[in-house]
Amino acid sequence: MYTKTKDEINKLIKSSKLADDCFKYICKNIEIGMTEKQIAKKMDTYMLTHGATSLAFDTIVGSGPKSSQIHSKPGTRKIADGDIIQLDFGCIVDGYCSDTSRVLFINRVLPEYKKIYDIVLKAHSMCAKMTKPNMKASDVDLTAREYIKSFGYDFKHALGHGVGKEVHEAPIVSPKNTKEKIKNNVVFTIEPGIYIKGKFGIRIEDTVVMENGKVVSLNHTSKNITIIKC
Ligand SMILES: [Mn+2]
Repeated sequence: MYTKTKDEINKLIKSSKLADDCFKYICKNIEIGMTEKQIAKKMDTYMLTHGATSLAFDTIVGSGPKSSQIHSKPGTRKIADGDIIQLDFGCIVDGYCSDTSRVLFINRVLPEYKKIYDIVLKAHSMCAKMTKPNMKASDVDLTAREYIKSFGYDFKHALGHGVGKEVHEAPIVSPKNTKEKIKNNVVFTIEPGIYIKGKFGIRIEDTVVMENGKVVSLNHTSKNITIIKC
């Protein structure tokens, strides 16, 4: 069964809190000229020295055009003024995983970035609001997918997945999963994204729980546009 006990949810909250703290930390510690690898290393070290027993998965730091790759590996590209940086990260605390994604902008936000950011953010918030207990996972996915499609963009992956001891577990929140339902006490991710090939990508992800009839986020990092001045 993929619903979680109160004890499990508390552990997932702890793990998500550490990911949120890591985000706050990295926002204060990015400098122009740093590489993606250096940023990922700082994030990993932060989580591992503040209560994580391990990472939930390899941290993604994709800057500039690399943000358009859904699963990029941090490389040697250096952060520059006007950059966009996609972060996707999580850790394991008390045996339970966190998984969150945010986008950072260096000093300013180009209009084409803002346009896409606003669509992805709206897809996220709308989906969180419209998801009711016992909705089919496929229908949850479709709320965000249809919104993104209505602007002419493709949504290339599933909306989300269950999170627990494993970072990817049931229920997969995709158009194909018409069997499983988002019941009370199901913990899952909402992670809509738009990827403009070779240019940039934007994904916003929270781990959430269906609690007493509504979606409650386990992440508390703001989903508004984050501009790093450096
Ligand atoms: Mn995820």
